[in-house]
Amino acid sequence: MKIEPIHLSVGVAVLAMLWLVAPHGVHDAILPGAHGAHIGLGFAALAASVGFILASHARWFNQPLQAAASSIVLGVMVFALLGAPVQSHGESHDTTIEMAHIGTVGEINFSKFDPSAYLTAWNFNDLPADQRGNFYQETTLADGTLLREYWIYARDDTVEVAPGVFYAAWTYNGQVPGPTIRATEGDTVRIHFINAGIRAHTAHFHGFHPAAMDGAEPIQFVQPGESFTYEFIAEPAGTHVYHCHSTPLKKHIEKGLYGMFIVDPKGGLPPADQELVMLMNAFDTDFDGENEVYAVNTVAFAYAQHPIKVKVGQTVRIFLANMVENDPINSLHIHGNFFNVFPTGTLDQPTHFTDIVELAQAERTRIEVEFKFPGRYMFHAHQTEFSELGWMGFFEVEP
Ligand SMILES: [Cu+2]
Repeated sequence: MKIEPIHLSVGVAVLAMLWLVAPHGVHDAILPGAHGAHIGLGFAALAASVGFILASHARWFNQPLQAAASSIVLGVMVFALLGAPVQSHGESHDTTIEMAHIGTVGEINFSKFDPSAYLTAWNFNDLPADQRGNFYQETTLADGTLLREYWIYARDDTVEVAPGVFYAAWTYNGQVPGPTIRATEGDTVRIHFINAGIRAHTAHFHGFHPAAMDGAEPIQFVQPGESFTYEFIAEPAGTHVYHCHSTPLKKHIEKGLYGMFIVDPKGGLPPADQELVMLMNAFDTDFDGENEVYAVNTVAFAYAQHPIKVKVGQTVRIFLANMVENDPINSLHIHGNFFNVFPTGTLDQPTHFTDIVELAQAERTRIEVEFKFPGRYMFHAHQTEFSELGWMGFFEVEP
């Protein structure tokens, strides 16, 4: 009888100590990582011992105190056994992985638009032969130049700008950017333009052309269901664009009605090992007048997930254009290398040898780069906000 109060007070003291100290002790101890599991098991063993002592001296306690003691011991054991290992895994490792990830998760539906294929697609050369003729035909004229005919349809469509993010676009032929038109200086370009949308649209080409072919004045707007044939001689040689010029102009461009128009000089450009089309664009996905998704060739981080393969020492020519609305300036920066810049693609000689080129709205340039070393080289807008919202990719340089 005399021992009972002593045992009782020891038991309560140990319990109180566990109750007050154990949660903190376990929580702090588990953060460093693997140690957490060991500390947790230690507390579980201690709690089990205390529980065993209390249970074997149960007769010392009145019923409510016994019940409270049992639930506290059980709680400490469960916390120590489950909490420690889960937290040591969950917090210290997953956070690191999440912070290291760049880009989007998942894939877009490539069957509708493949950014990798777009890089080298012009004059519908990405279509099977039996379908290509529906959109592109070329005829040699008496003077040896080509008549190049295109069938371009303006129509509303959805485009996937990031995995699972669909943008309600106004498109040329269902794609953003529209199909790349490529001719040689002196060729005749004939665009059979059909408006299959529900708003008035046009195809306004940069380059020389008669005023009647400009597609910019309200009388030149092609109404829904109607069509118009644009025809002009391809000139000057350079890297150009075409886009809708209906009003409000900002909206008609922002929604996706633009594409690349490349004019090669007579006799062609100097040989290059690879030629790539890159059109910088962006999407205001919540219609607040600011862009949420940035890209080169529409799909955020497309070339981060699928790097562009090039080879050391080979000449890579890039036809670059900026069709971003809502932001006045965009840029291309390539890591670990420098490149030649041919503004608007109209000059024979480069004006700059640099690692970054900035373009205002609708501005474009031709650049030529030779990669010095093998490896993975990032390229992105140096408006870093744009790069973190999708305008970033990689060149995979092979030996
Ligand atoms: Cu339009």
